[in-house]
Parts: sequence; structure tokens; C-alpha cells
Amino acid sequence: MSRTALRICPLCEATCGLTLTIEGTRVTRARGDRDDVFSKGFICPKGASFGAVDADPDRLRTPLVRRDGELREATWEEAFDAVAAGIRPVVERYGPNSVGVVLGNPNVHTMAGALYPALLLAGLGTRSVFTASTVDQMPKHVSSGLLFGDAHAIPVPDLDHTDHLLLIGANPLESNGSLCTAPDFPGKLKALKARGGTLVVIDPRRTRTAKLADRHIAVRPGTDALLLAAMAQVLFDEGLTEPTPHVQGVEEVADALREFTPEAVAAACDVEADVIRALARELAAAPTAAVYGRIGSCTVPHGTLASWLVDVLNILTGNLDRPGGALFPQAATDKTPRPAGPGRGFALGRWHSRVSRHPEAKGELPLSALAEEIDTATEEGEPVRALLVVAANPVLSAPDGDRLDKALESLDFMVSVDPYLNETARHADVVLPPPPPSQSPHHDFAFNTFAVRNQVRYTRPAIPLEPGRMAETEILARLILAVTGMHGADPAAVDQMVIDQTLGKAVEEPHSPVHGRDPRELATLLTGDTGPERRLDMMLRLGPYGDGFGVRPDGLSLQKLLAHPHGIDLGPLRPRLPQPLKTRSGKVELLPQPIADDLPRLKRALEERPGGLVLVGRRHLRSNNSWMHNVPALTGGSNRCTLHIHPEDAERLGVRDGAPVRVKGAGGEVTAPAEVTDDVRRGVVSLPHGWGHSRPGTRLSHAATDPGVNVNQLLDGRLLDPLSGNAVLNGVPVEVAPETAPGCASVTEKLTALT
Ligand SMILES: Nc1nc2c(c(=O)[nH]1)N[C@H]1C(S)=C(S)[C@@H](COP(=O)(O)OP(=O)(O)OC[C@H]3O[C@@H](n4cnc5c(=O)[nH]c(N)nc54)[C@H](O)[C@@H]3O)O[C@H]1N2
Ligand SMILES: Nc1nc2c(c(=O)[nH]1)N[C@H]1C(S)=C(S)[C@@H](COP(=O)(O)OP(=O)(O)OC[C@H]3O[C@@H](n4cnc5c(=O)[nH]c(N)nc54)[C@H](O)[C@@H]3O)O[C@H]1N2
Ligand code: SF4
Ligand SMILES: [Mo]
Repeated sequence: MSRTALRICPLCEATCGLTLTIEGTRVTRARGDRDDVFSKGFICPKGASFGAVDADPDRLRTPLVRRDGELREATWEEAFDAVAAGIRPVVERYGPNSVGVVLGNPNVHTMAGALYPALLLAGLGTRSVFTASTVDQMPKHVSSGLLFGDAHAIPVPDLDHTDHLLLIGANPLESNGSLCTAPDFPGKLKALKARGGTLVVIDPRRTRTAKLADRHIAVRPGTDALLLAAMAQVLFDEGLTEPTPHVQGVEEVADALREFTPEAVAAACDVEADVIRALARELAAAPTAAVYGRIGSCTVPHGTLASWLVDVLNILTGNLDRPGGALFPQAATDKTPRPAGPGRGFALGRWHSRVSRHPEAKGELPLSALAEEIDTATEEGEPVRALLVVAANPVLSAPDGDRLDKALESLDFMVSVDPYLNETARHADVVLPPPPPSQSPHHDFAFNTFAVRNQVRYTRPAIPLEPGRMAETEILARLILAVTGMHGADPAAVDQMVIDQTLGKAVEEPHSPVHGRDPRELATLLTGDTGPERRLDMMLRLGPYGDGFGVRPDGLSLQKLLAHPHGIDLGPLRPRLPQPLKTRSGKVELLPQPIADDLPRLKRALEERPGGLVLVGRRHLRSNNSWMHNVPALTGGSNRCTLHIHPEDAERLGVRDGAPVRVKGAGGEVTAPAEVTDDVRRGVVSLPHGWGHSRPGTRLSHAATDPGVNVNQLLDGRLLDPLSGNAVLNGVPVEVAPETAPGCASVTEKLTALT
């Protein structure tokens, strides 16, 4: 007997609704849910493999605890006893900063990851906080923090309505979009073209997205900030600005960018001045337009400046906060909107990392600095001696995995919350495995705030927890208790504490629908089968569309959401300014001081011309960072760890298609098969990330059969965007040579066998 169940796909940011076919306790099929209010039936090959990802036999079923040097299966009780016994003495002896926390990408794809990490950090009181954001989008948070006073206020292109879309360093045909949640991003780009709109792509590679574009600019990696600055300069120079209201500092920006003329930047960007002028004019002439930058504009030396310039262009052309431009979504679980007015602003560098004195951003230190924070003693304070890693695999995702590998091995104690025993988790003393997605509830707290249409959906677990499993929400609640000296307390107390605090605060806020009410009475009105569900109910009811605990009877609540299993549409993106602004002026602050202070560095970049090859990354549709290479259905074919190199570069260097090549960077050397293709521009080579599954002590049997190499070994962690602490992962200088050294025959044979 089979049945079906709905489940929002957690495998990328598009959040498609799936209809799962379930036989017994297994997902045997996944289709797009045609009735889903947002995704309307769309599914990609990854979503279609949901069952295979879910049922991977290498997923851990029980906790692992290290005994006599070996990780062995253990009960949950033994595992949390070990966590408390391992972490508490470190905190008590060396202080809170000696316990580091690493939060990885899948935290934004789980309810547990949305609801508990903030409590974990607050409970520990540690400043040793590292997340995947500093190998990803931290520059965007910083530029939004500075411009809008809120690091989470990120404008999203109005894909369904824009007339002109400028994509910079993004390849949504492979990634399915990021910081822009849009099921069927490819379809939306095709629809844009079908309605007469224009698509422009700036990317050093001729990606599948670039192939769809009306205009593709193969910019030199790392120079987007110069290109965008020149576009802004053209807008000023030719009188093409009509800035968005509520903005201050427009003239100051005009002054600050005066030198960045198209002629001045052309050589550095390797884009002709006339082309830059045309890009600016077309942007200004379009009835509506949106500029959108992603990984390729963030993970570069001027990531924050490029992210800032993306919004400067949207603002100067009047496209910020108008339909068809770039707007601020309003999610159902957003805080109750407060009245517009000045806020507290955004501060950077409130403290610094111990070893290299990197400024914090958004309360985080650069993931690039994790290894040195563990392995380097200084007089400033204690190194990180214990580490809690939740849904992260920094040995592969962060610079210099070999150094981090050794640093992790030197820790006094380490905990991983991860379904796999992978390159990072193999160092843990305790591994706490969450259940597979089919057994977990789902709501997109994070991605709904970046969605191209306001909507809300919730799916309960499609399959009940199998015996011996623990919900990830409970795992994290118990972890919080174990590391904060409350080991053994009821995990429900964690949710209750949040509910009491949130409601206690809400009743005191004049703009809250529950102002003046009794928080204890409100708490009794919450529904839901679990603590996390009650917290979701609370957030929905206090939120911008909520029922306000009875004040707006038609408003949202968990019950209402459960009655709409395919979700509730909340309409297109709408103008919201000035309400979301939290700057001290209450305006968009177009030239914040930290940005002005960083512009001289950009000016110096005008003179830089990298002589040799530079490396960029790439993503493959059937993959996801470091953790989907263990699913046979998602590997093979074009999803391989090869070095893309332009035919002219290949010829000059004597590199043959399919033959192994050595790639050398500041942090080390790797050997990968060459794939000669003019899809990369001259002077640029490309390797995907998340590979390198050849370390011993992991349990990734399929991934180990075609391990690939770790591109991040080419980095030494010193290249950062200074304002955000974001790692520079693109535009990195490398040397490339055919693999010819004697003694490497076996490697060569193995690699050619794979081609
Ligand atoms: N060179 C280079 N490096 C990059 C990038 C790049 O473009 N180029 N991209 C960067 C980006 S954008 C990111 S976001 C990072 C990602 O870096 P990380 O977050 O460190 O890595 P991931 O591979 O996304 O997966 C993290 C871990 O989460 C586990 N996991 C999967 N599902 C769950 C779950 O439901 N619960 C829990 N607890 N764990 C789960 C996986 O097994 C895996 O071990 O990598 C970055 N690294
Ligand atoms: N299939 C798949 N989907 C994913 C992921 C995955 O690993 N696989 N990861 C998810 C995650 S965590 C994220 S953050 C998103 C990322 O989503 P995207 O940003 O869309 O990801 P990428 O495909 O890496 O696209 C980045 C593009 O930037 C280009 N680029 C490199 N350097 C430069 C530069 O200096 N300038 C410009 N203009 N372009 C440059 C690269 O060639 C590449 O095509 O994808 C998410 N979705
Ligand atoms: S596009 Fe993303 S969310 Fe949609 S089915 Fe594919 S992996 Fe899942
Ligand atoms: Mo990411």
C-alpha cells in the first residue's frame, strides 16, 4: 500500500513543494506538487532524487561517541552525557570563547537550524562564532546593514515582473537561485524574455544562464566592483539618475565614484568602455530593472563594495522598492513591523578575532580564521579548545582543509550534529545524527524572507520518526542544555523559555497586536503538537499577516496553515520603504563611512592586471556543496571534479583534454583531470567545490569511489574581503601545469580511468 505526503524540498533555496509517494517507511517517488501555491509543480533532478538522498544507507542512524580513540554507536543518553562532560570543563576552565561554534549551510534548510542556534550562541556566550556565511553572502549582509541598517534586509529582484535583469556572478540554471527564492528560476528567465524583457549576465564563464542571456559579459574575475562603479559613474555623468525616495548621500556617491570612468576600469575588467556605457544606459532606459549579484560578486576581494554597488545601481535608477525592480519581501514569520523611523544602525568590528584581528561582522568571525583560532596561541586570550559543529563541513568548504584537519584533531573536544560521518565529523568526539528530511517537519523561516513572492507553507514530517531517532529540534534543544550546564533538563523548557520571553516582550510593544495583553494567557492559546510547532504558531500570529491572537480573526495561525497544505499565497512583492529601514537617520544611507573608507582600495585595483591564471568555482545542478556526492543518482555524467580551461591556455601550457593537471595555489596543490572548453574565458580556470572525499575515517562509500579534489586546498585563508571577513574563493591566482612528475603514474592512471 502506498500513500502520498507533501514535503517542501530542502535541497536548495528554491523551496519547491513535493508530493512524495511513500511505501511503508520509504519514499519511493517525488513529484512536483502542482497545487503548491509557490512552485506550482516545478521539480528539478535533485528534488526528484529526494527518496535516494533521504534513504542513503550511509546516513547515521544512532549517535556515535568516541571511546578508546574509536567512534562507536551509542545511545542518545550516553551521547548527551558525553557532550556535557566534554564541554562544561572547557567552558569552566578557559571561559566561553574557548568553545567555538560552526554553523553550516543546511541550518537554513531545517526548522531546527532556524529555531535553536541563536539560543545556543546566547547560552554559551561565546564570540568564537563561525558560519558558512563568511564563505558566501556576508558581504551582502554587511552592505545591507550599512545601507538599510538591517543586515537581513536584502532586496530581491522581482523576477516575475521586471523588464531588465542584470545577473552578476550567479548561475541560477545550476544553483536554482540564491538570496532569491524562486522555484523554476530557469522558467522565470525564459518568461522574462518571452514578455520582451532583457537578460544580461556578467560571468567569466559562459554558463547555462549566460547562454540564455541577450548579452553576456565575460568579466575578469574579481573586478565587478570596478565595473559596477563605472556603470554608476555613467548614470551620474549622463544625468540618468532618478533615485528612489528615502535616500541620503546621492551626491556624495557621485563624488566618490567620479574617477571610476568606463575608460579607467576597462583594462582591469577586460570589458570595453563602450560596453560598460551601454550596460548603464540600458539599465537606466528599461521601464523597470533589477540588478542582482550572487556568489561571484561576494566571494571576491571587493565583495562588500560590489554588493553595495548592486544596490546603488538599483537605487540610482529608481528600481529599489518598486514593482519590477528589487524589493524587500515580507515573510509571514517576520517580526511585527514597527512604525517607520530611525533605528539603531549597524555596527561592524565591535570585537576582533584573537589571532589576525579580523573585525566581527554580524557577530561572526571569518570561517577562514577558524584553523588559526584553534592552532595558534596568543597572549590575547584562550584559543578555541572545543568545537560544536552543526550542519557544516568546513574541512571541505573553507580555505586550507589540511590545516583545519590538523587543528580539529588537536581539539580537547568536538561535537558534530550531522547525518554523515564526513571529512569534518570524523574528528568529533560525539556525532549527533538528525533524522532524514522525510522524518522532519519543514518551514522556510529564512528563504521566505528572500522569496520573489510572499507566501507561506508548512509541512509536517511525511514519515513518523523511526524508532531510535530523535528530531533535530530536540537534538539541538538537548545540546543547548548540555553545554550550558542544564544537562538532563526537559528540552521542552527551551521552547517554553523562548515563548515566554517573546510574548513578554510583544505585550510591551505599542505596535504589537497583543500590546497590553497577558503573556501567560497568550501562551495558553498557542497550538501545535510540539515545541517548535508552538513557536511557529506564535511567530505566525505575531507576524505581519498574523491573527494577532484574535485581533484579526482572518489572519494567519498554525491551524490556518495546516488547513492549507499546499500553502497560502500572500501576494506579489510590494513597496515597503521606509518601514524596513533601521539606520540612525531613518533613511537609506547611500555612502556609509566604512564603504567610503574602502574605496581607496578599489582605486588601487584600477592598476592591477593579474599576469597568470586565476581560479573560479562552479556548481552543478545535481550537487550541493559537499554533501550530495554520496548519492549515485546525483553523481556521474557532467557532475565531475574537472578543471575547466580555455583551449588557448591549454595549448600554451601543454594541457590535454582529459589528462591530469596540477593546480597550485597559496595553500597547496591538487591534481585534477583537465576539461578543455571555451566556456571559460581566457586566463581563467574553474574547479567545483565540495569535492575531496579521500580522507580516511569517513563513511561516504559512494563519494569515496570518485572523490575529486578539494579546491579550497589551493587557498591559505589569508585572502579576505576586509569589511565582511568573507573568504576570497573566486579570482584566486593559481599555477597550472600538466602532471608529468615521475612517480605519479598511479595517480595519472587513476585519473584517466575516470575520464
Ligand atoms: N571554493 C569554494 N568553496 C565554497 C563555495 C564556493 O562557491 N567555492 N561555496 C561556499 C558556500 S556558498 C557555502 S554555503 C559553503 C557550505 O559549507 P558547509 O555548510 O560547511 O557545507 P555543506 O556541504 O553545505 O554541508 C554541511 C553539512 O551539513 C550536513 N547536513 C545535511 N543535511 C543536514 C541536516 O538536515 N541537518 C544537519 N545537522 N546537517 C545536515 C551535511 O552532511 C554536511 O556535512 O561552502 C562554501 N565553500
Ligand atoms: N546545484 C547546486 N545548487 C546550489 C548549490 C550547489 O552547490 N549546487 N549551492 C547552494 C548555495 S550554498 C549557494 S550560496 C548558491 C549559489 O548560487 P549562485 O551564486 O548562483 O552559484 P554559482 O553557480 O556558484 O554561480 C556563481 C557564478 O559566479 C561566477 N563567477 C566567479 N567569479 C566571478 C567574478 O569575479 N565575477 C563574476 N561576475 N562572476 C564570477 C562563476 O563562474 C559562477 O558561474 O547555490 C545554491 N544552490
Ligand atoms: S529546485 Fe531546489 S527546491 Fe526545487 S526540487 Fe530542485 S532541489 Fe528541490
Ligand atoms: Mo551558500
